[in-house]
Amino acid sequence: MNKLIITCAITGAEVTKSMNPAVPYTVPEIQEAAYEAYLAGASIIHLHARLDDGTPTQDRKRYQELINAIREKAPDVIIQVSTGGAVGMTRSERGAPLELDPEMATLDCGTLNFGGDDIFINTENDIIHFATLMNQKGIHYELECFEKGHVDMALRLNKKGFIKDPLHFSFVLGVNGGMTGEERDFRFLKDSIPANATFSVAGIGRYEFPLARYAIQTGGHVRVGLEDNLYLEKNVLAKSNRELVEKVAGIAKEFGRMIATPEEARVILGMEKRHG
Ligand code: KMH
Ligand code: ZN
Repeated sequence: MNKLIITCAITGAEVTKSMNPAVPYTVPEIQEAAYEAYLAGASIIHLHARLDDGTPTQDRKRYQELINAIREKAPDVIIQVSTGGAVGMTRSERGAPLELDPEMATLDCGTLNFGGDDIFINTENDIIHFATLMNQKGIHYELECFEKGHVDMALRLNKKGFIKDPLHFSFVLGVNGGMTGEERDFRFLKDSIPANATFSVAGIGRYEFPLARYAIQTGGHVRVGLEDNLYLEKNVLAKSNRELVEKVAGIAKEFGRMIATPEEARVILGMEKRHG
């Protein structure tokens, strides 16, 4: 089987230190979290920016500081910036990190409820807008799909030429408002994408490790991290992102799946250009 790409979503925009003190906010904290995740086997760092008090931000300067800090310790790791940001951010705010010409970024493929009164808005025109910016700069996208309609949207925009091949999907399952992360959900999504597309799963909360197992067994890739899940196991908070990556690396070993280096991940995903 192909090697396993592990992505670590180290901080996100919603989780806080009051939920788990290990959630990194500051530049040194995010730098250390990314470095440790990389040493444990992550080849992609899914990056959100936070202010020192934890407020999520898409500020271009803050992203640049974070990217520089991560590169200092892990020069070859793939940094995937978020264009999702946090619920309520404007389109132009969300697109700011793309100005830094990152190597990879997320492309969220549809709108969904996001718990309580929150709605994470990704209209068709939003998706086309971000895809076009990324196409112009040769930024590789990860197609974040929180339910089946998002997969259909991505495939439709691919057919229309807005979303280019090679397609790499990320099934983010278990958000309060999106699709759950049961095995049947995973299989339905996996069977809905073209045979030559790649996919990764990001299980939210308790779905993180069961979904990682399904993906590892079926040739898919895996995202873990405190953005998605705060617990190492039931009632045990993870002490770090590293612990979550180590756990998924252990599952990969159990199934005889080797772990991809960043360079190998670039080849598997068909990434053409390497950005600073
Ligand atoms: N914070 C969520 C509202 C992404 O990174 O592209 C959106 C999110 C997706 O995390
Ligand atoms: Zn994210």
